[in-house]
Amino acid sequence: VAFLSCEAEKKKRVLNLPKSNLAMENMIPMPKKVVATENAFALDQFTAIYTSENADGFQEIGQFLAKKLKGKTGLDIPVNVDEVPNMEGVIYIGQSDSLELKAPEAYQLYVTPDSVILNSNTAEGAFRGVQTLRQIIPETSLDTVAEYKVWPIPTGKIIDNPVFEYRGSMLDVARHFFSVEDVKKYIDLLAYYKYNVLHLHLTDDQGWRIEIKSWPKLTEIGGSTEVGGESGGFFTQEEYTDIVNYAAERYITIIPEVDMPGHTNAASVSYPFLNGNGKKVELYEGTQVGFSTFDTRKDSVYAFIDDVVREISAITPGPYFHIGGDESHVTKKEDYIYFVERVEKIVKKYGKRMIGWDEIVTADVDSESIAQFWASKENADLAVKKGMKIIMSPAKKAYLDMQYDSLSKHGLHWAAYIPTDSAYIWTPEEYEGIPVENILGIEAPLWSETVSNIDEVEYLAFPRAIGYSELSWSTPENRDWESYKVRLANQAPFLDRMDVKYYPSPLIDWK
Ligand code: TNX
Repeated sequence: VAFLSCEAEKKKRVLNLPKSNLAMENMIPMPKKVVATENAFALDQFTAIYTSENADGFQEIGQFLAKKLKGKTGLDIPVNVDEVPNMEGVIYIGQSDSLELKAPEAYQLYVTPDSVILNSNTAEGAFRGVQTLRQIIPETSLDTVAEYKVWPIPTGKIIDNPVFEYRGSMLDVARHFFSVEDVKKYIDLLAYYKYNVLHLHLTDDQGWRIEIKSWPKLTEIGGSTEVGGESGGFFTQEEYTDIVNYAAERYITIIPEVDMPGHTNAASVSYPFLNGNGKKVELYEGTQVGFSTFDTRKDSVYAFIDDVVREISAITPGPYFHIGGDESHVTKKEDYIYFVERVEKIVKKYGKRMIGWDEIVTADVDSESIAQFWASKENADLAVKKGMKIIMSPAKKAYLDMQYDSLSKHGLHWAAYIPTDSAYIWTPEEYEGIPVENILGIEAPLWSETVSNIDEVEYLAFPRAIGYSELSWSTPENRDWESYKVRLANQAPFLDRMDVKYYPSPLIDWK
């Protein structure tokens, strides 16, 4: 202890850190309020992390931060070591019941030359605040202010909480399958930008990707291939649980989607009694949509769906179950309505809140169910009329599988070309007249017809997904393309360090 405090004294005398400006840091999403004070906190080999010890999750968040600091700086920063700190040279992550912190996911970050104090009511808020802290630590150290390396953290105060409670992305693991490792890497990147939802599109015509123990052929047969005829794959329930837990450690909720009654060719090949389009079913490796449907008038189909929803719900701690419901072009309208209403009951029976693509609002769905708006303004209006919440995923603005421009690799362009600026420059709060009260949040879906490995996923998702994080977290007043574009350029060192194969948009002056 004596040695440590002596070292701390020495450090204080010696260091002469350059002036800083917290407000000019490259934070994305932009926090609600930033007040800069021009000094710096020296992150170095003498820094220690302390956390509230009796508040759930805080110690683990301290460990998470230490691991990320090790990755960025190489420093081995202890967490909750025995010596009682004198609050100098420490990062403290504390649970606080302060009224100022009562908004969900709210946090406050105070950086002074002596300490970094991160306060939040909840572990979730603390976790979001840790991402801000990660972002304001410089990529490179100062090597001349001391005999050891120092990373100066700009001082000041940040007061923050998100605009939208739902900030998501979707990964289509059905058209092409992606491994647990790939999904975890995507989760890590989403977490850094304060996303809190990952929607997994687990089934489609080309593949069934989640093990259902009571219906093993779904994965044996339905999971055996993918677009282009490659080998496909699926998550065992254990692997899915691994993903769910990994996401939960990053305060990200996994939303499973089983797309039905259309987009069900893979299920029907596995169990032909499910099929309702009157044709012989075969494995499908193409990219057409809208040709498949379940037989919506057979009780046995609902018994099957009951098993599927039950098994998946049992390993999904999050509150949502996504039933798809899009593009059921060969399901009769009355059959579609009957189907959605019946499946909604099953979803509720297993304690989940139903989400569906915007077409589901044509059925008599509960106001608690959620519509994911992707194309139909008419459906969005209907959802509003029913008092439903809406997830904003307008294809023209938020689809990560749209090409950036006619020359960029991968992707489709049926909705639009979406360059990096266009993806950012729109106001979800004022889109197609949808009242902001109905908007649960934003989700950027990545359909995978044209991408078959994680590098290609990253090319489409980054940098656009970074922009959606700001659209869903930051206030409209804090969003500005000119400012964003500079902050985005400065994400390059992070993206490179994470080995992200992002699209080097020519609109950005990459650092
Ligand atoms: C439409 S958007 C689909 C998907 C395709 C996507 C390709 C929606 C609910 N359905 O089946 O993959 O377009 O962009």
